[in-house]
Amino acid sequence: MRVLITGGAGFIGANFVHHTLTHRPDAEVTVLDALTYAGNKASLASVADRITFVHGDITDRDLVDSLVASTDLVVHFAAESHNDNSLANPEPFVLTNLFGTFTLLEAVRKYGVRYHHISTDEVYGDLELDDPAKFTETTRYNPSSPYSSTKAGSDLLVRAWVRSFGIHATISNCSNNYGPYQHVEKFIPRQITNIIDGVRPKLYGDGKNVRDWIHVDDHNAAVWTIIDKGVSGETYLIGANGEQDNKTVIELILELLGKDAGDYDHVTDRPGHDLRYAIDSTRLRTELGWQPRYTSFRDGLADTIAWYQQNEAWWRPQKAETEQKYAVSGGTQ
Ligand code: NAD
Ligand code: TDX
Repeated sequence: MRVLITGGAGFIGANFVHHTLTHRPDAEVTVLDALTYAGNKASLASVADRITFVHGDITDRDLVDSLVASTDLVVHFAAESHNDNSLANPEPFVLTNLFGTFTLLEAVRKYGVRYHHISTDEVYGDLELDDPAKFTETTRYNPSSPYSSTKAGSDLLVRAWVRSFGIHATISNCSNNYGPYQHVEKFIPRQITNIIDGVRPKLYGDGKNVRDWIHVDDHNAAVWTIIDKGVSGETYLIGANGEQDNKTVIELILELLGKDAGDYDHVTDRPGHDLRYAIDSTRLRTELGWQPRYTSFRDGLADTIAWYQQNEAWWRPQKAETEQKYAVSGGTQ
């Protein structure tokens, strides 16, 4: 099977490339990635001779047309993915997440190619801390940030292309991922690499905000389950019952690195900061038979910390520039 993976030099996409080459040895993998600040070819260095890498933009209609014409499946990860960046400058989010998805949809429509759309639980907005509810496939869309609103819009484009044009597509909305190759702008890698650098971790606001953590490899196994067994036109939520508040996560990272659990700074909160995300993945588990393999967040986090300790050459080039961005946007004071 020929598989076109957009955003394959990013965090989840690169892990998906590795996962695919390990578990689907017959797959012929092509990666399309614009190598924005978030893309890193080093994440694919160990498999460079087993894939075709195309440096290009998903908004480039001619390029997308020619690549989709010669594939059997498109798995669409490419996106502008960071909420804080979307508050500082929303424009690339609109272009990539909306126009880029539109460009792919037009090509899969033209060539009748199977399409899987990667999305986020943030399209549903947030939940109260004391609410027993979780997001399900029928929760109303209510995004908060420029990032999540452009992801919500991209999901709606997919649904419309299914209904209006009959494309063969599935959608998955996943909770917060952690694991290797995640950019140091994101919460967990930022704190790990800060501590390695002797800098105190930065907690937004009071740290009571809850995220529902899933190991990236569990997310990617779920994506393949949906590609294999999912019903065309349907949406599946992916989550591993990993709810943790941010304060607890920072304290756990500090503990696992042998530091004092109180050794962090409270910094200015993110505007519009979503309070809590929580996924009910019953549908994926009961209808398609998926189960997460990483059932201990503590063990998965310890593995991730070890990866960042052993792969400083991978993240070091991004670190100073990332902290400079935070200094300008105020996420450090
Ligand atoms: P990332 O920012 O690490 O990677 C994004 C990749 O897309 C980068 O390699 C970048 O170069 C590429 N890209 C950006 N704009 C492009 C363009 N115009 N053309 C081609 N390539 C472009 O993101 P990630 O965390 O790996 O997220 C991947 C997908 O998963 C996104 O769609 C995101 O919304 C979704 N998602 C992420 C999470 C999470 O916790 N990280 C959770 C749920 C869903
Ligand atoms: O330094 C920090 N301190 C802090 O307290 C950073 C960078 C973040 N935070 C908080 C904000 C969030 O409550 O940690 C939480 C996680 O933050 P991010 O890593 O920025 O993730 P989030 O905003 O939850 O979005 C992530 O999950 C859903 C991904 O970035 C999205 O792409 C995905 O859709």
